Amino acid sequence: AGERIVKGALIGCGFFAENQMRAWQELEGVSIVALCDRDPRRLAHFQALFGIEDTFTDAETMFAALTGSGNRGLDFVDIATTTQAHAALVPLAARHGVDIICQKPFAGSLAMARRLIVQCAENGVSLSIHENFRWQRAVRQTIEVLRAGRIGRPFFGRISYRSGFDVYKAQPYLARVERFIIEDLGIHVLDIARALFGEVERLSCETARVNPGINGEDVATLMLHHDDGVTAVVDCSYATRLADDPFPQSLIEIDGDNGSLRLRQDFELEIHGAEGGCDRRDVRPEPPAWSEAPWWPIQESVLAFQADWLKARRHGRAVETHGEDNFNTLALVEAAYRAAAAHQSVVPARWS
Ligand code: NAD
Ligand code: 89V
Repeated sequence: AGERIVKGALIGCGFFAENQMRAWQELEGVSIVALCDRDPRRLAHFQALFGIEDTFTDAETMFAALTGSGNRGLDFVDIATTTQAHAALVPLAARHGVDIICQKPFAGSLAMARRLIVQCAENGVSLSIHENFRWQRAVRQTIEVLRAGRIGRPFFGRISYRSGFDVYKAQPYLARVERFIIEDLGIHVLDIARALFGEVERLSCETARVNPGINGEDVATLMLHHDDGVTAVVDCSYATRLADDPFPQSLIEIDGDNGSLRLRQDFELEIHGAEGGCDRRDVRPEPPAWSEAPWWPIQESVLAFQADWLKARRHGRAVETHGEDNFNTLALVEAAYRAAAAHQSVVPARWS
């Protein structure tokens, strides 16, 4: 009680930002005071949808108006544009001294990622990456049960994301990009692998394009060897036809030296003990009122990520997926493409 309202601006009023805006409006103690999109139609749509007066078609003009002397005050910016725009927007926000949340993939290369992290540090602002899959309730519970030691030391993992959902409808750019499933979706699944098993020593990867109407790969199968000895398989597909399509669920199998975990389709988490018993938990999302099938696990995770960001800010701690941490997830994406091109296992880069 009595805490100052944290004021933010949203840049990028596109498809996914609608979820981010709904989540901000649901959270207490935070207010989005301005919107920016270079497309005036998108801007007008969001202005009407969310009732925000202050709108800008240019980010530089927005920062000039909202920061500096005599300003109306701005604490943070939520950058929800696609990756290409981050290279200019992150340094711009950093120079204006506001904390930054940036959508994944936060940079188009590791060199750029490094540059953005350093620029944020030099300007004394935090850089948090909006990576939400590890915040899906079912995934989070799996992470927590593993971290609590319920199955002992893990030695094998599989994180599987296989669907035929038409992702191109809401995100047409996904059909055009040359790097598709690893960079857009695999990035989330690789981040789950890091949340579960830590850093990766080496990895191999094979890819395929099944859908002839797109430019990138829509299937990827990776094998990761983690520092702690776990071998994990990460398999992703948007070319899998299933009558009961699990979109957008990640299914998880983990074997440990004292039991096993199985996150089954439709949100059942099985905890198998070494003595043969099985504890079954219902880990379905408790989605916000504004969420819509089949997106509800993701929409709930947007709220969970943003709530944690707000809490972290109040307590002066970084979120789990801060820039340096997410550099290592991005490095797995880069390593996967290298491994797929060479048909060899490779050593991913790591933040240092
Ligand atoms: P989109 O194309 O629908 O929206 C992007 C918006 O940004 C557009 O309205 C565009 O006009 C605006 N924009 C681009 N450059 C700008 C600039 N320099 N200044 C102001 N506005 C600018 O894209 P989307 O599908 O909403 O995806 C956005 C990002 O969200 C991507 O990086 C994508 O990977 C990510 N995404 C994340 C999740 C998730 O968190 N699970 C899901 C979907 C998309
Ligand atoms: O979550 C995402 O990043 C989305 C989707 C689930 C479609 O892959 O792009």
